[in-house]
Amino acid sequence: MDKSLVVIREKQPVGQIWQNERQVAPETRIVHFSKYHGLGNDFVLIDNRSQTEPLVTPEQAVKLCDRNFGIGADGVIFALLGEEGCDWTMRIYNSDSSEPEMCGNGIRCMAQFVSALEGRQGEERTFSIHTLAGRIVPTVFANGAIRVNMGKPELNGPKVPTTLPVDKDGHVINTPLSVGGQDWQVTCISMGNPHAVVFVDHLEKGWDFDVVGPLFECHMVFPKKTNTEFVQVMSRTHLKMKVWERGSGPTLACGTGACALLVAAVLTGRAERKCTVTLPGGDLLVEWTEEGTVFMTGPAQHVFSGETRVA
Ligand code: ZDP
Repeated sequence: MDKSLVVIREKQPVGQIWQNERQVAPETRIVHFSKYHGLGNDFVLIDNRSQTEPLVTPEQAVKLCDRNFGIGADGVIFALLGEEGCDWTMRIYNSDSSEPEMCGNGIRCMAQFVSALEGRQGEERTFSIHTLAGRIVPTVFANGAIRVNMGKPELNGPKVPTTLPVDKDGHVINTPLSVGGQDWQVTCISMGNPHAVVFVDHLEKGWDFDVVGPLFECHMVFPKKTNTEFVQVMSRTHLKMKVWERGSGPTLACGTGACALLVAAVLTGRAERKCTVTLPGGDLLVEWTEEGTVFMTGPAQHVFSGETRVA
């Protein structure tokens, strides 16, 4: 047997979760992974405690995410040892190889994954997770739901970032923008990653998601590109959305997006501070407290674990 292809499983898997013990022969490694989804926003999760850099490259992540030639996912998430006093560190690559700062559904999946890695599934636990967007704190409940303290939204236009004109507070709220020959009003918010929120009369009528989505994503007023949430207000406590994600295109759910659109709905007087947000893949409960912190509650599920070769 060619030794260069072998990864030693020095530990037994905990439950269904493979633990990656160490890297061998980088050009032909076998990587153990677990697939999770949060409302159909799906991720390959990798135990990355053995080293400080992700075990797969951004280009390899693209291959893992491929739905025909790979495992199939919207992104690859790495569970690294904690930094800056946190229990864990999360990094993520989108399916196009870009690296976002944060990922709301991903962090719920990560919380379930690390519970399993620690052999403590089913227990109520709170973790602090270091991300490129700072410290994020998910709580896993015994029933499997995960509530995440997502921190405070960034409303300052240049910090989102967007070059759209700001109001007297430095915010971009209900600001006109022409995209795809149509006039829209956008509200720009960062939840660690950039979001443009637009309210539409109907999610399925009067505009073409597949045309407009990529035009928003790469519009020149968003220097780091943007995730875009199209939102229909069902009631003051129920918002329905479709999302075109930066680096991943249309996905079934976007946790940071659900948080951003709730904030946008409150800022524009459309909704209460606590709403059910219906995404294509299911519902999240999102609350923006009077103190300014956003909490997101929803599920994350293990689908399967396995091993794959990366080259
Ligand atoms: O900001 C980005 O580039 C997003 N594509 C990152 C992923 C966001 C995600 N869908 C979420 O739930 O927040 C994972």
